[in-house]
Amino acid sequence: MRKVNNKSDRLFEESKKYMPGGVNSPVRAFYAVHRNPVFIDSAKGSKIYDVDGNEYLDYVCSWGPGILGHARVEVIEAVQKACEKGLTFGAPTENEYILAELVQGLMPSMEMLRLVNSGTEAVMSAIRAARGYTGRDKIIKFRGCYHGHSDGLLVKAGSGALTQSVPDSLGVPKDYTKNTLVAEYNDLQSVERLFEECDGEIAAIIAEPVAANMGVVLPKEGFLKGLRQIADKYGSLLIFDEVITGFRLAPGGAQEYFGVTPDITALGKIIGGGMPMAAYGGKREIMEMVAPLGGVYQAGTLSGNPVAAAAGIATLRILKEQPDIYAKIGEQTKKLADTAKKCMGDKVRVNQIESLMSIFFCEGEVVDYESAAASDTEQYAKYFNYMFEQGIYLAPSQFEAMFISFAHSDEDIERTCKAMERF
Ligand code: HOZ
Repeated sequence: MRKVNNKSDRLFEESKKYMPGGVNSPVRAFYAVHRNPVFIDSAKGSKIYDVDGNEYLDYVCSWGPGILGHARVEVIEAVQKACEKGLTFGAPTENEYILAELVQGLMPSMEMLRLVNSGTEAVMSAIRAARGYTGRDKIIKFRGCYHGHSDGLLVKAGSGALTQSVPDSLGVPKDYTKNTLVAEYNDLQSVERLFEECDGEIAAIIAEPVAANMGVVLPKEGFLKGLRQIADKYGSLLIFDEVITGFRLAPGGAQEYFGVTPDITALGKIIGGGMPMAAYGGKREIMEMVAPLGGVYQAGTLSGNPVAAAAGIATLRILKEQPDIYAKIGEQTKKLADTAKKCMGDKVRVNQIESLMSIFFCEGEVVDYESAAASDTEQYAKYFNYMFEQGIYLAPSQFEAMFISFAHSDEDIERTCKAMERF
């Protein structure tokens, strides 16, 4: 039986005095599931523990970075070792080079890359590089895809923007979004139409190769290849936002998984092994336009931070050396998906790919923003709350993904399946 969260509730009330909504990222406030969040004290493997001593089986995994599970020994030791040498120098370090080489080896399309601190920063910089390289201003994004909270990308965005029903943010001047064109996910014609209307003006198409911020929405057969062809036809670039899919679908991310090569890739989450780290990179000739080599400016005091790089290196090495990890977590996730389909039947649609999954409470296929938004979010809230009371911590929003880690044991999966059946 879950203990009443006295301390969590108290901390939440106190936090609200100092931070908007008491949190540092909106979805964490649990608004969409109509309850107070719990405050987390610690985590290990597949479990997280709140400040009131409750244990939860964690399917948020810090929204993606935790592919190996929490506090994996090799990662913690690498971080401790790096800390002892100093936390930040604002100067080049060996760790940055090692991480960059590792990433390049896993994702060969990233011939050169730049380390930054967050997915938002990676995507924002990737777009700047695309614009600098092509000399064009417009970009195409997809409705319901989320690419961080930079001004030009908060247009029909997913994730927290969709959860809080704020499709476009206040405080973003119209002038900043006038170059952001919106197409429909899985609809190549909507992309082609924009190119016909704005031929010669579009720098890049940016896509989550698997959309995972309106819940998980898979690309239809041929969609990603089609984007590649359209971009080539119009002399535009293709940017994959692999902040979620990078190192998750396969060691080489969605681009390896689907066999479609983007010109630029943005990475975050797993690349930092739980520490703030992200990257963008791509074709050499594009990346050579980034300062100090070229005129596309981008910089950062903590970029390539040696402690975060150490966590990233330790994580990516494990993923590289043990590729069977992917088969295992893919199988575990499929068991969850099959159980959800079996016990909730035609009341739900389950989208799953490798270790990413979403249960939508609707009848039709979920293939784009419109069909994702048709999900009964109140039913999702009921499902979340039921599972939560069973000690199972799911994303507190219909429009975030469920993440499975290598630390989830057969017993964990079994327990989750049983809870789903009871629900
Ligand atoms: N927007 C993030 C997930 N797509 C949520 C980040 C967080 O709240 O930690």
